[in-house]
Amino acid sequence: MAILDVVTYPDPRLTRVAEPVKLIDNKIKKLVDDMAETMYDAPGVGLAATQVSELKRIMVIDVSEEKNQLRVFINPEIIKKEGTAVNEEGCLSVPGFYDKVERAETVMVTALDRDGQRFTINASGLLAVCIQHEVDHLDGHVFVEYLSPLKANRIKNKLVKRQREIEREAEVAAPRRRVASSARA
Ligand code: GNR
Ligand code: NI
Repeated sequence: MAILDVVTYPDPRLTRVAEPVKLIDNKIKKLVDDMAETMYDAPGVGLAATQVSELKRIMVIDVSEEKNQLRVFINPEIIKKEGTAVNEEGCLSVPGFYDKVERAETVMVTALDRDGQRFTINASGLLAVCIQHEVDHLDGHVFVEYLSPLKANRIKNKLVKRQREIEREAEVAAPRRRVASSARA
């Protein structure tokens, strides 16, 4: 098991459309397990493969209090949406920002589990929010896109600035590695 790096908005990797999984082999199972570990470690209630730079239609969700009800969705499809509800959302790829997003209140979703078994569920509440949020990631969308352009730009600018600061701190902490690699180039 391994904790994977989560890509931060506005990284272009978050805009790509993920490909369906053709065969659930050991490599896919390891990715699922690593995604679950990464989600619990963050901690978050969901994670899409897109966020860990894997363009595969895989998402993991656990909205339980005890964090003991992992749900794995491979090639998920939302087959029915009903009603509308506004909920406060956050995203591991948009750290520190939360805002209200309107989505369907309930969804019916069909997917394959980690063993390749098809299941279909009706979801409401946080699970329904999370399913729609993660399917959006698989289609290259981040919740920020639903906010006003003003808010979206403010978030983008702050995250770009913070990312630059993180990169600069890394350079200060380990300058030799950088000098060595640029000297080699
Ligand atoms: O951890 C998460 N919490 C959350 C809260 C409200 C609505 C959606 C989410 S998903 C988010 C984890 C994440 O970024 N998944 O893609
Ligand atoms: Ni997210």
